[in-house]
Amino acid sequence: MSSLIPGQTVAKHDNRNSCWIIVHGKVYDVTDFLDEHPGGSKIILKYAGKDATEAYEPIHPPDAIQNNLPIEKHIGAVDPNTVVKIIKEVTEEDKRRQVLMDARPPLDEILNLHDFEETVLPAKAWAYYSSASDDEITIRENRAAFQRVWFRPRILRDVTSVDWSTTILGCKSSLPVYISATALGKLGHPDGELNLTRAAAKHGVIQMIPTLASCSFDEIVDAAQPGQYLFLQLYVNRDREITKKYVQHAEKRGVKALFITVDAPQLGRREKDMRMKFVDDGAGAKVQEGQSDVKKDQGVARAISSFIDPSLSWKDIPWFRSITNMHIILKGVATPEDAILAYESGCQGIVLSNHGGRQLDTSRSGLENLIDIVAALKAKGPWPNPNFAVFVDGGVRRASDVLKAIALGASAVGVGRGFLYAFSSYGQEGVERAIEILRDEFEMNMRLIGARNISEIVPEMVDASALRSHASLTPADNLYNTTYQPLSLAAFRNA
Ligand code: 173
Repeated sequence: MSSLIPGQTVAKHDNRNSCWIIVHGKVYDVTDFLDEHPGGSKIILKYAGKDATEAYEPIHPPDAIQNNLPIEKHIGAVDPNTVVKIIKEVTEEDKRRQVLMDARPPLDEILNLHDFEETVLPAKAWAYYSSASDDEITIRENRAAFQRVWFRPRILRDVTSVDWSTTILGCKSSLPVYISATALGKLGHPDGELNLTRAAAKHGVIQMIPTLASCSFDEIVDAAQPGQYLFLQLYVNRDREITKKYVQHAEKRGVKALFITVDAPQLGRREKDMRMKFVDDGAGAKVQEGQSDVKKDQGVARAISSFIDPSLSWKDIPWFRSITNMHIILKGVATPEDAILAYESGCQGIVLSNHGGRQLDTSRSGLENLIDIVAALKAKGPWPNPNFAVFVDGGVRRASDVLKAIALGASAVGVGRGFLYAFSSYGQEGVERAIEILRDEFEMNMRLIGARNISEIVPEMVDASALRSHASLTPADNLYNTTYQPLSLAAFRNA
C-alpha cells in the first residue's frame, strides 16, 4: 500500500505549471486537464494545492474525476491530518440563505407545490433549476396549457372510496405521478437526490434517477428499499461503451425502465443560469475581467454536458434493445410523426416533454401534443395500448393537472421541479409533504369529477377545445406568477 501524501506536499503544486487538487481525500494532478475543464481553468486554479471537495461535489457526478482523469494522474490518498482545513468563508449569499431558512414557513403551512418555490434556495441553485431557454415562453406555456383545459365532472356516482393508485410500466405506484429526473440535486440540499429516494420509498412513488445526479447511481440505489421501483434517465455518451456499461449496470441493480432523453443533442441556453456565472465568486468574476478561458456562454449545465452525443439517432434504438431488457422510453417526443416512429421501433413508451421549457423555446406543451399523438397512436394500434405508454411532463403542480393529462390519454405524469424545490427547502420531509399534498388533491378532485379509479377518468371529463388556442384568455395563475422571476437584461457596471 502506498503511503499517504502529506498536505504540505500537495500545497506546493499550487499553480498552472503544476496543479494538484484534493477531492474526497484523493490527490489528483490536473495540470494537463486545466485547459480542458468545461468550466474553465480559473475555478480549478482557485483550489490548486488545496481541498476542492466542497466546490466539486454539487456540480460533478461523484466519479467524474476518477473516470475522466488518466490513472497516472491519480497521485494517491492524502494524509487527512495534514490537510489545512479550508474554513469556508461565510458569504453574503450564505447569510441571506440562512435568514430565509430560519424564516421558512413550517411544513404544515405548506399547502401546495407552489409554496415550495419561494426562493429559500441558494442563488446559484435557483438560477440553475428555475431557468428555461431563451425567452422562457415554453416554461410558462407548460402551466398555461393546463389552464386551457376545463373539467366536465360527472355527479352522483357514490365516490365514498376513491383510488388514484396505478401501475406505471408494470410497477405499482401510489400516485399516477413519477418523480422525473432533474440534475445536480446537491446544489439545493446536501443530501441531493437521496431525499427523493427515501421519500419515494415511504410513499410508494417511483423515482427516475438522472444521469447527472449529484449522488452516484449506486448511492441512490443503495438508499432504496428492497422492492422499491426505480427508473433511469439516460444521456447517451459519445463513447457507447460507457453508456452500455452504465445501462447494463442499472439493469443488474434492478432498474425497471430506461428513459432516453432525446430532446437535448445540445443544451438550451438558459440565460438566468448563464448570468449567474457573471456574479459567481470564482470563474465568473474572471469572466467579468474579460479573461477568455472560461467559455462565457455556459451555465452550470452546459459546462458539464459535453459528453452528450448529438449524433444519437433512430439507428441507435435497435442497439439499445440489444443491450438491455429494460423498458425503453423516449423522453422528449413532441410530434405524432416521432411518436409513431418510437412505436414502430419497438420502444415501450414516450414522454411528451419539452424538458421543462429548457430546450427548444416556443415548442408546444406536452399536454397539447398529447391530443394529436394519442389520435395518431389510436389509428395505428389498440388503445389504450398495454405495450406502449404515453407520459407527459412539464408544468405539473396540481393533481388536477395530472387528471387532465390522464383524461386526454396519458398513462401517468412526471413531476420534476415540484419535488426538486420541495427537497431543496425541506429535505426528505419536504418531498413527503409534496406527495401528501398531491394525495389530498387527488382524493378531492377524483370525488369532484366523479371518478372512483384511474380507469374511470375518461376524455369526456375534460373540455380541451381551447387547448390549441394559444391566445385564449385564462384567469391569471397568481401562485405561479408570484414565484416566477422575469428574465432581466445584461447588468451595467456600477450603475
Ligand atoms: O435540463 C438540464 O439542465 C439537463 O438536462 C442537464 C443536462 C446536462 C447537464 C446538466 C443538466
